[in-house]
Amino acid sequence: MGCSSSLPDRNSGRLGGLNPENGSANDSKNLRVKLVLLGDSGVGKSCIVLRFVRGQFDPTSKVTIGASFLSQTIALQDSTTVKFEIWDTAGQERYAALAPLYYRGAAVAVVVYDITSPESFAKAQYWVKELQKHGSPGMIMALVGNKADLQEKREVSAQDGMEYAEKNGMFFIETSAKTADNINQLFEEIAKRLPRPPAS
Ligand SMILES: Nc1nc2c(ncn2[C@@H]2O[C@H](COP(=O)(O)OP(=O)(O)OP(=O)(O)O)[C@@H](O)[C@H]2O)c(=O)[nH]1
Ligand SMILES: [Mg+2]
Repeated sequence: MGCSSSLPDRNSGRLGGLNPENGSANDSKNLRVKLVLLGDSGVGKSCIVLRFVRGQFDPTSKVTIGASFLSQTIALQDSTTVKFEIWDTAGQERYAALAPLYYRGAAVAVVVYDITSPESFAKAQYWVKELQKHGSPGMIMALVGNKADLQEKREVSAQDGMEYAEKNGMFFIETSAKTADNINQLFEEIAKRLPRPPAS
């Protein structure tokens, strides 16, 4: 059973009833934001989402087919709530052409690689370039090095991830969906960076 397949039906499914073109609509205290996850197959995108939304980890994961949709609301210290509408895309090459459906109109993109896989870091850089060319102007972008629990197998240094992120105006964090390390922090840091609409 994969990370996404253990989710109840009401929270997942290809395109669901939601239009992926929808952006975000907000009042000053309740923000709603469309977020897309991109990255190579197997880097742990679905596991990051499952950890964030359900607090669970599934070590026997199935690849995502097409994309799945989930949402999660968090409360910030200033009593603002942020509802993340999350599109978890499929990393397999055969689905690459679908990606624009999900990142178009997204306010936030989370580009994930696996710290044990230089190939996945190269793929993350491909997605960053794609987003720079075709993503929403002013999009908030995060670069995530996942599987940080696998230190002994590390092949991409935190320094390399950080430098690439800095050069490209991205926020950088290393996470582990397995141990839950930095998963909530990832979404909290994104929430803090969202532009606030003027209070009415
Ligand atoms: N050790 C470790 N394994 C992880 C972590 N996150 C995910 N995995 C494992 O990595 C594999 C792939 O995880 P998924 O979340 O399905 O990967 P994905 O990026 O969604 O892959 P696609 O759906 O094909 O794009 C699974 O076997 C997970 O159990 C992590 O933080 N640490
Ligand atoms: Mg997946």
